[in-house]
Amino acid sequence: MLTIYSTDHHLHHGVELKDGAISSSFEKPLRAETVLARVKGSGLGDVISPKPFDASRYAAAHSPRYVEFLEHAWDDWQATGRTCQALPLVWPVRAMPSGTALPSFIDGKLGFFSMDAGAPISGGTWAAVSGSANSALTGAEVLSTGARAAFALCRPPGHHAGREYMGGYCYLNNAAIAAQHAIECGARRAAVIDVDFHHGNGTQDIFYDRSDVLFVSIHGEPSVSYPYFSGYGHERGVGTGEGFNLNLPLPQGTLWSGYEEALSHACAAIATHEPDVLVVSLGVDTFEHDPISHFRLRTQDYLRIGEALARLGVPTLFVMEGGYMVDEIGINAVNVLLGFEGRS
Ligand code: FKS
Ligand code: ZN
Repeated sequence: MLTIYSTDHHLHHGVELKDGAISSSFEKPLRAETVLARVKGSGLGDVISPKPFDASRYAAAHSPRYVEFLEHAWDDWQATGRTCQALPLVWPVRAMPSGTALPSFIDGKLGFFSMDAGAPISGGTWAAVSGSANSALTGAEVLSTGARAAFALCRPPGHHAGREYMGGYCYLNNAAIAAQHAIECGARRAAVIDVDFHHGNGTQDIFYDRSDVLFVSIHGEPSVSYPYFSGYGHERGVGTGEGFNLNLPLPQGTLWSGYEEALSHACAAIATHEPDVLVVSLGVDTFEHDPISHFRLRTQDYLRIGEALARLGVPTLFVMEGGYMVDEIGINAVNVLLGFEGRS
């Protein structure tokens, strides 16, 4: 299968507030480089650069004013004389009276358009983020030409980014942008399956009222796992979207046996939906040695995930999300793709 990869991801390397101190982010350039090296080493197929797309493409999954904010946030921040990365530090929480009013000052906008302080913005962020979204969009177009599968090696990741907010290392929701593009290119129905350890709250948000895009996520229980405020089993969609959102939270410490059961449940729901295209939010932070997550999958289990997805028989776009055990991120991510191709 083709891999789509933009070198522009190097322009973004965020800081992270961890345990009360500023450190270098777990979400770093070496992650994507390691996956790329494994793609090349495994003979998966050619690697191409993404096509350019207009920012209005991103606004099919996000709000136009959010995309506009992201594109100009660094300039607005710099214009106030600051030189460090931009981080939000105030949020409109439930009890505040004017939480839906968009502030004009950048510090207010940063809080308005974010869910946490986990998506810092620097001078290279927009280029990296648009290169990542363009990789997913190019992947969707590769499928529309008849390919069985493609791999968008996206960085930064996207599944925590909602219609109108960033957070958790994510800015534009690459998987949602690709699924929406597939719908606009003629797919009647799409499904997104999110196998990252963390709940894909952003993807859920974007498609929550839609019956044409099924969202299914297997993730750590939100009562104890990030993002905490989204991902419960009772979140099933609203309006015509009711019944088209399936959350399968699992306890910390889940092994392959428990994971496999949730995965078959997820696949059965996808088969019932009969999608024309499947988008996989491919996070491998479910790995037993991941430094920030709490499932216990092993390297060979990723082959089985790929095989299970292949059995659905639907054109499939894999979109890279998380995974922080950098030594093994390449092997684990590419194992899903090799399993999908029956090479195991
Ligand atoms: C818990 C700290 C949580 C934020 C975790 C973000 C996870 C991001 C991700 C993505 F795919 F988006 F990259 N910190 N101790 O892996 O879901
Ligand atoms: Zn994750």
